[in-house]
Amino acid sequence: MEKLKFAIFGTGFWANFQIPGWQELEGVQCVAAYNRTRSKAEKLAQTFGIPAIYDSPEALIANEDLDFVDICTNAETHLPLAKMAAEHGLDIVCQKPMAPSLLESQELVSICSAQGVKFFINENFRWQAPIRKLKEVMDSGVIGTAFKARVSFCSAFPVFDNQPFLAELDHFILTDIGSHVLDVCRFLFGEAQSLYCTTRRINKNIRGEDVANVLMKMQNQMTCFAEMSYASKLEKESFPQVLVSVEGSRGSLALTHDYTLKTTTSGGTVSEVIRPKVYPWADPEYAVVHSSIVDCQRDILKGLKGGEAETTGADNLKTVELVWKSYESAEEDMLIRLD
Ligand code: 89Y
Repeated sequence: MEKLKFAIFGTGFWANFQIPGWQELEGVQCVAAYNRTRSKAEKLAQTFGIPAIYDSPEALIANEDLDFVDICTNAETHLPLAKMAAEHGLDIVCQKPMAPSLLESQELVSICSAQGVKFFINENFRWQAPIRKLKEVMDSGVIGTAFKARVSFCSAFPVFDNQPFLAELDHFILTDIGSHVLDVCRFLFGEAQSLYCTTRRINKNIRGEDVANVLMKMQNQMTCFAEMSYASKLEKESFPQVLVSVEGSRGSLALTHDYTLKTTTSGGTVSEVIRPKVYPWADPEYAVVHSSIVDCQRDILKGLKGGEAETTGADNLKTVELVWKSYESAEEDMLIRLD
């Protein structure tokens, strides 16, 4: 079967892991790279053997024979680049956050639907091996009916060293990590019915908020507390793991440091370690995320080939809504009811 051909738009930090992530999969090939700074596209192309480079997205689309584009530029450019690709009938894979606002995200999903092109978000945290396992154990019924959960990403990792632009964002942690954490909440527990959020900026050297706490009542009546922070100097650093605890009518689950999943029932506690697959190209500090990129992109590839995939644009729009309703709640100091 012919390989699906794609171009990568944006050759920054994450492209260096998404490209080798695609290269782990059969049936897909990166044929061109675009960056507005040509030398950056050249560097990525050399590292990963990408045959063509461009500093103009228009020229790339005009010259290359593509099936889809993988957009991993800054969020501000997602909508115009995706629009351009959709108008040429190309399917689209796009990084999170989908766009810098809820309105633009809605527009992006509408454009792809109107143009009849497939649209997926590279939302990979829900694909982390320990999180998949936690869901499997929870869905097996061993802890009974879940009634309460805490989903936590609290860290002091020097995130601005690798991604300095994050320090310039007016809206930081909810768009950056909140997109992942709130998506994990939806993946595990379904949709939210209402939410209340508080935010803070602790690090005075950045523009946006670096702490957010979102308390949600889920449609299944669970209470879910999502907490995220890049200002938390804790005894044990957990970056980039999402830690989860779930309490149910017959027991509880705790996904703790070092990928350890503890299942407690009246029979006692069973502990297992769910190690992610470590790829040679992965940065050890991000290992669990880099391995989830492969699993996420495998699922998206299935979607691109006509199957069902989880992280469609339409699905991810519900995560984007949680992000922006959280900002609204924090600004108004108000409980927000969701449709
Ligand atoms: O940008 C973020 C992401 O998607 O995963 C971790 C990160 O790199 C920093 O918060």
